Order: sequence, then C-alpha cells, then structure tokens
Amino acid sequence: MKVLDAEFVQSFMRTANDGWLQGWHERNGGNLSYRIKPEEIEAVREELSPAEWRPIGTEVPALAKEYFLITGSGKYFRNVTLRPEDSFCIIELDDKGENYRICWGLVNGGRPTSELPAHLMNHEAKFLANGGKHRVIYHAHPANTIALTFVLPLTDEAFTRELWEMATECPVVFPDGIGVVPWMVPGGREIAVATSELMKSYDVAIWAHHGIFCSGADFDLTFGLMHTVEKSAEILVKVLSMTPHKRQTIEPEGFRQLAKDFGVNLPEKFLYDKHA
Ligand code: 2HA
Ligand code: ZN
Repeated sequence: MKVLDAEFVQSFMRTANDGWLQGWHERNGGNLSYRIKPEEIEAVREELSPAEWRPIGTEVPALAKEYFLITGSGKYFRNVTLRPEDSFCIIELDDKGENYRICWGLVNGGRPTSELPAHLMNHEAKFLANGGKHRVIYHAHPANTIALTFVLPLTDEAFTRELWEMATECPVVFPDGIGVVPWMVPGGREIAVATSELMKSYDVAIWAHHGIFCSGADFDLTFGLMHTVEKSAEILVKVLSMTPHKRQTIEPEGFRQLAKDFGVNLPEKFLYDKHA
C-alpha cells in the first residue's frame, strides 16, 4: 500500500487540516505525531527507505524500535494536505531509543519538528502510564487558552477548575485535569521533561504564553480534547471580558454529583472552596 493511501495517514492529514481550519496553526506553529501500529507499518513497508541515524536529543528507551508519523520542522499545517510528502515524515527509533531515522517523507529535506523531544517523551510517559493505549500527541497554538495564561495563576488547580466550570462536559472529557508548564524555552529536552512529567497524570498540558499539548488514544479523541479545552477557554475569555465576577457557576457539589452520575473520578484537589 502507498503511504498516502493508508488510513492512519489520511486521519493524520485530516486532523492537521482541521487544526489549520480552527486557526490554531499560524505559519509553522504546532506539530502532530502518531505512534504507528505494527500492522500499519507492515502495510506500507515497501515504500520505506531509511536515511541515516540522527540523535533525538533525549532518550526514550521504552519506545525503542517504534515508528512514528510526525510533522516536519518549519513545515506549515496549512500544507499538510496540499504537499504531504514535503510536510511530514515517518521515522523509526533505534534499539536504545536515542536516535531516529527518516524512512519516508520530507522529500525536500529537513527534520522532524523541533519539538521531537517533547513528542517522544510524552509518548513514552503515556506508554508507561497506560500500556500503549495512547498513540497521538498534538501540539497547537489556540488563542483563547494562550490568552488565559496571562491572567490566571499558572497552576494545574486554577486552569482545571476554571475550564471545568465553563462547560458541563469538560470534567467528563478531561476528568484527570490539566497540567501547566511555566514559560520555558521551547524545542529542547528541558521543556520535554517538564511536559512529560505532567503527562504522567494528565492528558492536557498547557505551555504558558505558547500553546497546548494533548494526548489521546486516536486522532478524533485527541483533536476533540484540544477542541473542548479551547472552546471552554473561549467561553472564559468572553465571561472575563464582560465581568471579573461570575454571577453563578457550577459549584464543587455539582461536580461531585456529575462525577457520580457519569462514572468519572474528579480529584478533590480541583474542588477547593473558593469562598474560604
Ligand atoms: O513551530 O509550535 O513549539 C512549531 C512549534 C514550536
Ligand atoms: Zn509551539
């Protein structure tokens, strides 16, 4: 099978284009990766031609020999469906999880995203935390969530609680909550370590004054998670633009009832008493 005909590649391209249409990917902003299933890589193996090994810039031993589909450094989400072979690639990791090689794509040269260490360390954190259920890591620059990082305290508790309050579905969609990384220089190992530490507990990590990382089992769930967080942030921006004080909201007792009825566990650390 041709790489571009494979369903996982089609889903990757649709997700990237959906993100572009949402306005989350100005210029070369954002990046997307998918941990390819063994049967999916076998189906396209005839088209793979491995290049030279290069260092990842960190080590992810739990992901040794895994294959990933991942956007290219400096490439535009806008072009993913228009010029797929130029915009993303398939990479393979070596048997130590320290080096990668490009096996398909990026036909005009280049490297995987500058956030390769963050993507792979997040994949590894999820792999170790939930036994390989998650396959997608998605980084975007949605404006409302970024705007909130200038006005809310940069804590997991504040972001989780404020975004949960903005739409009843939120605690059901991200019951574990949201982690927050303070402002850091992007693109290296340090921010990758900080983010993957949060990904051990959460499926969403916000980078202050920069964007969001989401993790999920498939493209729909991961994109839907990003979309839900950003929609909730948009509502909060609208509310705060009208008034600094909510007249009414969902109270901790409401969240506890919701948790019971929907069968989710909502950690008490997010249900603090705001009036105390
Ligand atoms: O340019 O979003 O964080 C891609 C990015 C870097
Ligand atoms: Zn970014």
